[in-house]
Amino acid sequence: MKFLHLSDTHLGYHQYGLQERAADFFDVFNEAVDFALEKKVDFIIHTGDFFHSSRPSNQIILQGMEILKRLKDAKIPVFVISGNHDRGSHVRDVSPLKILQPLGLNLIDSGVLEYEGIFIGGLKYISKAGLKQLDFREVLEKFLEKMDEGFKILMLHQEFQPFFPDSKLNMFSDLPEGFDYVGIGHYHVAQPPSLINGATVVYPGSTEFTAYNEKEEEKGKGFYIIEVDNKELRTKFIKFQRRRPFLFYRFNEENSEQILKKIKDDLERGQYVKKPVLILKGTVKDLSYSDIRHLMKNEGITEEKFLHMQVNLAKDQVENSPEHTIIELEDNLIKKELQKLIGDKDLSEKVIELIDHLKTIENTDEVKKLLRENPEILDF
Ligand SMILES: [Mn+2]
Repeated sequence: MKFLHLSDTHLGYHQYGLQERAADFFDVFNEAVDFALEKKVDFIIHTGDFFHSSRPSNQIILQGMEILKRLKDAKIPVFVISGNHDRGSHVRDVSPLKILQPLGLNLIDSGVLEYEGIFIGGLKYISKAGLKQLDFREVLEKFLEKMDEGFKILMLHQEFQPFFPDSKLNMFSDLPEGFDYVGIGHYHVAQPPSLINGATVVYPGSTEFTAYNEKEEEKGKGFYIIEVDNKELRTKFIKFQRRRPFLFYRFNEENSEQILKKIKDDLERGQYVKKPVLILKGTVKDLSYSDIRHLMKNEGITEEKFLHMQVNLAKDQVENSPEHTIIELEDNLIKKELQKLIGDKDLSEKVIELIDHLKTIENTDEVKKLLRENPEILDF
């Protein structure tokens, strides 16, 4: 028996307000489907955030249907749970994944299902407030009671210690013994499998960047294929070939010329199927944003070579920051402050996402355009 585990596909996310980025999320999902068809896997598990929003646009729902139709035609069932992005609870609505059920998508938001002698338990994302109202471990123990002899899978979409030090849940104490495979979504950094209480526990990470993250780049973007032979389990991480390249560089005033030469080299050497996204993070004293742009132009590093270019400059002396300089604040600091202010973690994450969108925009017309094209941004 073999199956695919993917997670956090975030269909419908228009990063930087770009249609091309939305297409990228669709494209890598299809690459995983190509692989599933080629390897003739028995089924697929998806551990949440299938959609980026609990109210995906009709266009995005159609894309989801297109993907599932390919799998349905090949008789490969998909088992899924709702993540924090697509669970639909803040709008007192059902999960958008319910719409896709007639296309062979099996939504298991709380319970156990049997498929050809394999038991699959699923629990949708439970918020911090929700975790206070239930005994997480007990819920999972009840799932185990409903499972007979056979391979036992559990799907979750949660934050766990040690990956999230502030989380109430701990991988070592909150996963009862009895499962064979525990697939978890939510953490976008792919993690190698760990053996906990007899189960192989895996975070496959997101399929694309929802925000650039060096750790994610280091671990790679992809999904897992799991082969099971008499409970003997083998996992393999499959990296995407068609993913959008992200070029990320840190620079300071002293090494800026060297770094620009490196970007030029990388651009010339890299055989990119898709135009890369360039992210430059720098600490400068006297150089301004337009100085940097000018230096880049001199090296032939121009906008048309990239899908999107983002230059974030932090000033060594904040008090003299000229116009056009983006003062890069530590993400964590903003998150902590916002969470304190707002109180609700989901809502503060939404606000941070909105800020991320707005950071890439230069004038109010573009803000209007972004909101017109991506109304789900305001879907709190
Ligand atoms: Mn996610």
